[in-house]
Amino acid sequence: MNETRLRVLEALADGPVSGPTLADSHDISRNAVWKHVEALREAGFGVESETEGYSLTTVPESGALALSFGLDAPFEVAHHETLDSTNRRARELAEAGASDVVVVADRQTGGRGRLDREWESPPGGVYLSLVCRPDLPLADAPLYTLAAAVATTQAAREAGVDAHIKWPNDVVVPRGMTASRTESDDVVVPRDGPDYDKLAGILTEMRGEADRVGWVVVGIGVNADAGSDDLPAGATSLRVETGERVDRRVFTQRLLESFDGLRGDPDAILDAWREHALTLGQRVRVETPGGEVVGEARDVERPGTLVVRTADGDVRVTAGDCEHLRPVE
Ligand code: BT5
Repeated sequence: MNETRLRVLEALADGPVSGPTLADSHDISRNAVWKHVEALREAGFGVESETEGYSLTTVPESGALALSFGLDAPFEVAHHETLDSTNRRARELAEAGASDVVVVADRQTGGRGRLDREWESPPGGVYLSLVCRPDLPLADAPLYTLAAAVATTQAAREAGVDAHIKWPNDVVVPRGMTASRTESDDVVVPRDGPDYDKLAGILTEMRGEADRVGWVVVGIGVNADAGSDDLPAGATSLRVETGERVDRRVFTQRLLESFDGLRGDPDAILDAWREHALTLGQRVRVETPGGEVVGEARDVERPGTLVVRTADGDVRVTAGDCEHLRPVE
């Protein structure tokens, strides 16, 4: 990141400011000021020059500088137009010792979900992976997945979308009216299939050192400004939900700020998770590596364990795919 360019950008945002003033206040030549302004224009920023000086008129939705500009969270932005997978690149940086870096791509050609599933990454999405080195016992690492789900949900709500969390790592939007009328017309019968659409998914990967977290990479994929034609079945986007264009930069910054505010506070993460959860109180079927668990989802406990009340008592599930079942009629 070019720190001087970022400072020049901030000065333009408070502009108009003249070339000589910029040169003096940043201790650079007038020629260097001109080069920074040209580079900003090339990066998509709108910079007007009038008699009183330069001023900033528009900010692009993407790019390292755009995402860093006004970001109130201590992440260094590594932006790529195209990557195979931001998680793959983030793991590489993590292995090389990086911390508090966010890898962002406008497109992914090999986006991954859990269990090596595919994450479709159409244009207009937000694809990012955070590299963190938290001082946490290994067993607490799943808290970072929860924090990411809460942060994504909060950012989506700020954008006007009724987002909720589905255990363990999906951000979904409940369908408004999931019922259809029968011919006798008074009885409402639920439609088949899930009663929500998927807005975002999270893939956390990590490496442990002894019994502590060495690094953790939290990958977040959000259908942000994608239109319905670009989305896979069962998916929705911020744009589809609000009916309006979405500024990916503003959304990404809110998400990062929310994540940063939560990550050090496990109690706050769990409280916010419970508050935003769609899964709690529902009848669920969870496919776990040890078999199927069916019952009522009662709670989520540190570091992200789902408590399911079954006919045989409470069962605690740490990993698996969760399906919300229809209430018993
Ligand atoms: C996830 O896995 O939901 C985690 C997705 C993480 C993606 C991010 S993007 C940035 C970073 N870089 C990566 O390479 N990955 C991360 P899972 O719970 O396994 O869900 C995967 C399933 O979601 C697929 O099998 C599809 O059914 C569905 N799916 C795929 N693409 C989708 C999309 N764009 N929107 C909604 N659902 C999708």
